[in-house]
Amino acid sequence: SMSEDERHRSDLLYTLMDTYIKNDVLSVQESIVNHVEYTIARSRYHFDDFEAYQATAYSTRDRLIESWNDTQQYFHDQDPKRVYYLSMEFLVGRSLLNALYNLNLKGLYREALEQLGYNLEIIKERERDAALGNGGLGRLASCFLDSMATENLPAWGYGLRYQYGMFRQTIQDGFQRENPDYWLTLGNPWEIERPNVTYPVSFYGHVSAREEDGRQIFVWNPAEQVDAVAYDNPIPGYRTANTINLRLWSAKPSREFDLESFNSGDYVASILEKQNAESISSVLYPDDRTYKGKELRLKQQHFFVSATLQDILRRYTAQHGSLENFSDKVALQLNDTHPTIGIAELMRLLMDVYKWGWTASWEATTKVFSFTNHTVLPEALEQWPVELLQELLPRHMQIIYDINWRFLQELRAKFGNDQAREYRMSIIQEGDEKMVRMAHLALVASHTVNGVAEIHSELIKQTIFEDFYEMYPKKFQNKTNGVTPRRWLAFCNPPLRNLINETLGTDAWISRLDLLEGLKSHADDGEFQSRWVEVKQLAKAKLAAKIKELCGVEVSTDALFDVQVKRIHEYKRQVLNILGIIHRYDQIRNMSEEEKADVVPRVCIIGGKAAPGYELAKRIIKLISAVSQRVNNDPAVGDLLKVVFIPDYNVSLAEVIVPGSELSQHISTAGTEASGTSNMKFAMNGCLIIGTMDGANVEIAEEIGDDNIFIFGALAHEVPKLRTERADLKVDDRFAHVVRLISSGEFGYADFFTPIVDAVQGSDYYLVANDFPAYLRAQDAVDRTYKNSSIWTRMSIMSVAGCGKFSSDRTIRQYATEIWGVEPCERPRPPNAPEGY
Ligand code: F58
Repeated sequence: SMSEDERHRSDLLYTLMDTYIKNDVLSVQESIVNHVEYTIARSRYHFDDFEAYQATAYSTRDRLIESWNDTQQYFHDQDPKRVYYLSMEFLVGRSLLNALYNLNLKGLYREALEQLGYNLEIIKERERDAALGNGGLGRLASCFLDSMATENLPAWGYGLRYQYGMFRQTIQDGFQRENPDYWLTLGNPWEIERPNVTYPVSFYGHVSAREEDGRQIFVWNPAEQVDAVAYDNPIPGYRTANTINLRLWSAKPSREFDLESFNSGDYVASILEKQNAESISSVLYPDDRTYKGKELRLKQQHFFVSATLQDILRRYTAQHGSLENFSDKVALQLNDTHPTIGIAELMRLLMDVYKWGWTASWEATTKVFSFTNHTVLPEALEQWPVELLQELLPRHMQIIYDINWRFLQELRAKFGNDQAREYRMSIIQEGDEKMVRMAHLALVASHTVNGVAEIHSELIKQTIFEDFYEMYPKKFQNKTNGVTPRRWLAFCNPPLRNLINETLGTDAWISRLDLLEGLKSHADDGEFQSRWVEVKQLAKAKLAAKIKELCGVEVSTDALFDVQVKRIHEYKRQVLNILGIIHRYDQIRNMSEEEKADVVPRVCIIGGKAAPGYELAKRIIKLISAVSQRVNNDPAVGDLLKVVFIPDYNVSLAEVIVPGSELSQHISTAGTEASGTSNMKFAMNGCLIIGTMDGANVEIAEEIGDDNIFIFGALAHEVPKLRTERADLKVDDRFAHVVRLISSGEFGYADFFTPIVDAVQGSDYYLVANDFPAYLRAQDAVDRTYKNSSIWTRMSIMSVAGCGKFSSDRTIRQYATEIWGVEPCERPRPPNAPEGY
């Protein structure tokens, strides 16, 4: 209970806090101008757009910090079971508008700035994207944080604070160039450095054993140590008083380790040697789905999970006095296998530091971890050479061997002596170079494993994890992905948001997306349809302006905007798209004027990054550029076809591209795209989908109705057979013709494109030739439909109306109840709090 003194102090503080945030224009201006002067130290009489952005961001951050502090205090007091989302990637994008919208302060700040002579829509463009991820997996993690905050879950995200995010792509003469993304140059107002929250993380060295109370104790004597420093990034929920945390770790030289070496004489050399520590968190690996056994990457993984687990254990013991009941109060989600070394690290901490025995440690470990798989492509599965792990993390290697030994016992108990099965399932892959299979370790130690769409969750049970499914059938679940309807509809598409609000008479759908169903009854209403078309035209005009700015190409907003934006990969089949475009081009240029009058004009928009080491993907970018050069400059074509490659596709560009699209392509070979999430974003914005029966397309078709989507191509169960029959395939004449155009030099660079041509003419692993005729047929259907604006618009409305399932709020509620066992913990709004507090 409080003393008189304390009560007085807390009353005083409460009064201060109560009066701190004032939601009137003048107070907001005061706060912004104060930050101009005192935080960024510029003159309050002269500040430019960038400085206005910075000051506005700091002002917004003040509010986030209040909400963050009070939320964390509330979590502490309520002491619910918590969940921690462990991910090597968070593709955050920009934060300013997201925060203002979530706090319901956008209008106020817009007005405050306007009176000061600044335009919020302009200054928000000055924020650099936080691009701490490669693509879908990283963006999913960020959508999940948004939903966890909005659903009031007692959750935190943990990751790495890379100094260099995803590389910046430029296109020179049609070739991709990679430029460093040093995104922190001008500071990052959204993070709070916590210099006093640091943990030592160890590497290398050796393990010694000794006897203690009749028990074997292992001591790891590491040879290298770095410090992990916490940077907190507040994540506000939508219209809730809850703000959760994304804690990112940055590496810096250890303050304590190896101080003796400083006495060896060479003081300066000792200091310099320590500087290497910082490289651990310096760069995001841009490799997309091809696993490379890089030592620095393993160091990043261990660095991140070790700091994270120390932090979680410290928080728990600080509150509870011991680790008792730890596994009832904590859930840890592994975003793919990247944080899997954490399983060995938690075992090590429990056994070696907290002196728990094996059995108790294993019981706790297997109770807290669960794991999400994001791919069936075998080349993406992580395997670390035993030799490397042994050297870098000797104690962990020992523990992994122990886990494996017990696992193999269990295997024998269940299936008897089955050598072949043991070879397949062992955590250690035998061979010339022994490997640790991280997915197997994750599967053995997790209580649950999930895929990210129905079809994908079924496929992993039949393919890569077949044996494990047989052994642990109850571990397997599905959690179909979702996206946050705030960033990906309400905030990026205000005209559509307003139309929906008006039509439904509420904005409640923004956090209860199922309510969009209410649009169905308006789908045939002519008046409503024309307003729907108007909204789309506005977004198309914005996208057209962006295309002009970035590609220098003038496009007509009367044309059908056809988009494929995603990482460049053979399995995603940008090649199928470009071959279709070449076919279209070849048709148009051979048409009579009367025939041309019948053509639906198209703008084909493609964007995406190729992994720097993925040669073929880079050639595909060059091919797209070469085709666009040719098509856009052919007077026989004019506005009937334009092709643009948008450079440096990222989150902020997606926020312009998605609302402005009318048709989007999700055309992976069936069975290869685990889910896809941009398909959901496009559908949510009234963009029709042309796609294969792959990933979440299957469920989108089911939800919106298969007459509202253009589905084509081989089905997943047909693919293996089609691959073996490829040699006998009678190739479509039109396919042979367009491929010949490429190899005969129609677009120049014939030799450079040979590997692309060979790939689709040879084994054609991704069945481009096989699906080509069906693809063209589907594209014909698109053109025919587009000519009937009323039918097209109806389909567009039905897409949005049927999208409720694809909110990440739904996904997160399912994780919470079916995997984590955590419940909402909503902070009550402070009394008299202004709306949006
Ligand atoms: C993606 N994976 C899947 N991986 O391809 C996509 O179908 C799914 O919708 C999405 O995850 C979310 O579940 C993905 O983006 C990566 O970017 C990895 C990053 C680290 C290296 C290996 C690829």
